[in-house]
Amino acid sequence: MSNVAAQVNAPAYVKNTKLIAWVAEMAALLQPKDIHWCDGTTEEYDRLCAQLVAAGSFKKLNPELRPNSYLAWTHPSDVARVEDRTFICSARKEDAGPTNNWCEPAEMRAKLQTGEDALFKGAMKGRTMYVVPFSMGPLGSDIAHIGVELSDSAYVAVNMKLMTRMGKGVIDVLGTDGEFVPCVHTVGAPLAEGQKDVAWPCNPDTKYIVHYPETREIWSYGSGYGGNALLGKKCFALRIASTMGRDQGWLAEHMLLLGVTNPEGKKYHVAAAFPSACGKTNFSMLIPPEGYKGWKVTTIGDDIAWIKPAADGKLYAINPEAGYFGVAPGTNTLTNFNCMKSLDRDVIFTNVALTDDGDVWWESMTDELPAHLLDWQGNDWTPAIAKEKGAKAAHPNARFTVAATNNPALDSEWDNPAGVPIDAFIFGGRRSTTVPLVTEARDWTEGVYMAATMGSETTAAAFGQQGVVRRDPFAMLPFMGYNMSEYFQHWLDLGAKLQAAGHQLPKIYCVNWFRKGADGKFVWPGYSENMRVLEWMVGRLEGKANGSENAFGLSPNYEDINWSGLNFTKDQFQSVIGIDKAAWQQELKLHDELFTQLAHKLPVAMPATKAKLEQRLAA
Ligand code: SAT
Ligand code: MN
Repeated sequence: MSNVAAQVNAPAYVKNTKLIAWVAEMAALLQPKDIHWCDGTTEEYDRLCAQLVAAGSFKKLNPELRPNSYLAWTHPSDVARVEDRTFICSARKEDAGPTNNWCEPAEMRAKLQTGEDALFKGAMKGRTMYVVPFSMGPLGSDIAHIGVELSDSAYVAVNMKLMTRMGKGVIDVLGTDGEFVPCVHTVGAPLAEGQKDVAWPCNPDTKYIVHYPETREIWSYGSGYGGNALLGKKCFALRIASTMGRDQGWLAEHMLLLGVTNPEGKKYHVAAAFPSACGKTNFSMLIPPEGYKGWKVTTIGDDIAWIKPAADGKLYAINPEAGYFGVAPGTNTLTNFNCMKSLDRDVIFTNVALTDDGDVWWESMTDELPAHLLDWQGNDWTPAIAKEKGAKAAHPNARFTVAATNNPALDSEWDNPAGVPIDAFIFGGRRSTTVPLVTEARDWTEGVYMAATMGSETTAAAFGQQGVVRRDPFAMLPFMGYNMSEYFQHWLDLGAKLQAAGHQLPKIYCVNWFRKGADGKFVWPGYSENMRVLEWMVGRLEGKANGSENAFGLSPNYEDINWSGLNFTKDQFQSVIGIDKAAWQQELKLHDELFTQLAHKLPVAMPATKAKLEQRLAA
């Protein structure tokens, strides 16, 4: 073993000299008290969880009610992604584009690494540095890519075990000279000699989530939460991977992946993009309603898809992740039975409430409210307190982390290194008005337009004001690693290339489950009932289902949807499918604003498609 390998405590099986050298370099910068290389075994997971329990960071849940499960409560300042602290540090500002925070790489490096008071200098003092090797995608698949995260958070290490293929197997694939994306994460709370740690270390004042797309590096400072800290997810699998996809001719998308099998046994694969906390997990685990005998939906992924064109001209997708980091509040046996089943055991919960018998609870988990519990900040909570103060038992962005293998609806192909062929793309935002329940794009360009101009009301998944409509192109606004306009062009180019080679492209749909009536309530029942929309799409793919063209695209008529088992009137349908001219004229102004913002390198097809839409609206 080399001197350096011994210095950084590398196990004998680590043979990658670049990795060892990098860990040594980072250890010199970060100055941790010791270094632990994660092997990804169950023993290691159990040991780290026990350690988190001893430190007060985890509560072990009642093993009779929730076997092998834990609960973490974060610092109240560290509960969601921090978009205003997220940076794309490309060499040129225009490559990050107008939708990203940009900083000149040298300036950012000075701040983080090289300057006199650089934040990462000594940032891990008093803490263990975990070396977490992970594969995004099936181990050894040629669609997969490897990352190594250095983190001073054991919470991160155990979450990465559930969310990715993590451990020694990855080191083996890396071999002596395999490539990896270096990811450095610190909670930004070094401990002085003898200083007692807190249950959720983080830096309440200073946070940086930084990406260098050209050198494919990730540096995250100050937060221990979700996408800020589990760097394989949004940072790697979306922001860095989107730039890799641009350079290499593939797509990294904020999409769930599902299989839908009809009663004849024919299976289709659908990729659907919705912003964070808009129901991707629920849709990917959907159970068809009564009256849909023989239909089956299976989950390939619930958040991210990597999509590559194959030699047969089809687009094949994998889920780079191996687990789910989903929103708990709102999840129950009616909204997502399969998810509730997945959460029976082996779960890490974050920021949900703790019941008096040592189990978890969150808003709308059960009809009956528990008489007493501890809320996500450890305060007493009763239904009376909730009513009086409006206090939430669980934080609205409370999450569960669970391995995909816990999901009873897991698709048999979810781990197939070749991926699954995509038949349709769906894009959907959360919109109380304007956008119809479902619309089919007339062609690829119109579909790209729909995705590009998508709007959505903001949710608790990100820090900041909630419920305001913002443009969220492709549900990728917070996750784009490069210039948004060039990304639109990348989608157009990919479609054009496949079409020129004579291949049939997937159909593209725009959906909106969230339109509200005059009473302020959702009109569309959603959840399982979304199967009706999915069936219509499958019917379209098979050339069996009809619809009518409107200004925006093609939507089903009332009689084109199967209503068996659901009482949904023609009037109700009209109120979720209708195109309101005045509202659309307003909407197009917002498209204009977006195009003005994205003017640099905006594909001409975008304003051209808009002009056609305007003409149809005026006709
Ligand atoms: O915190 S995460 O970014 O992982 C969750 C989300 O916003 O989708
Ligand atoms: Mn997401």
